[in-house]
Amino acid sequence: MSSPPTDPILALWQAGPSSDWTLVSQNDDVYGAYGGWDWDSGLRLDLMAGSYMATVTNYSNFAKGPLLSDGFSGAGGSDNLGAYTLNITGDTVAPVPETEEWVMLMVGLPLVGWMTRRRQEKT
Ligand SMILES: [Ca+2]
Repeated sequence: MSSPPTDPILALWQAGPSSDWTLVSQNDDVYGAYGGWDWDSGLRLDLMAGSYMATVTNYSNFAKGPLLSDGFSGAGGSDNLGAYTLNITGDTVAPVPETEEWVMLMVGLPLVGWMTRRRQEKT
């Protein structure tokens, strides 16, 4: 009898290209959940809306490449613990302006104000 899996690896995949899945991230062990390193696995990610799949494998069955079709390093029936699909929906979040955009805004607004004032003075 084999022992139960105690060292999971979590991988998150995003749908595409075509019918394949692209690796977003994978994690073997996490730090801090129980005051130090432990063998559990976890990912904390900010994701865009889309279709994702999470796979759970047992150590040391890591994803071999950037695509799910690349397989896993120890691909074998007992090392694959499951695959779970996720559909994330939500509103599009407006991007936070970059530094250059802030600089353009800080320069542009006073310039527009100055030009408007100048036009009013002429009339
Ligand atoms: Ca682990």
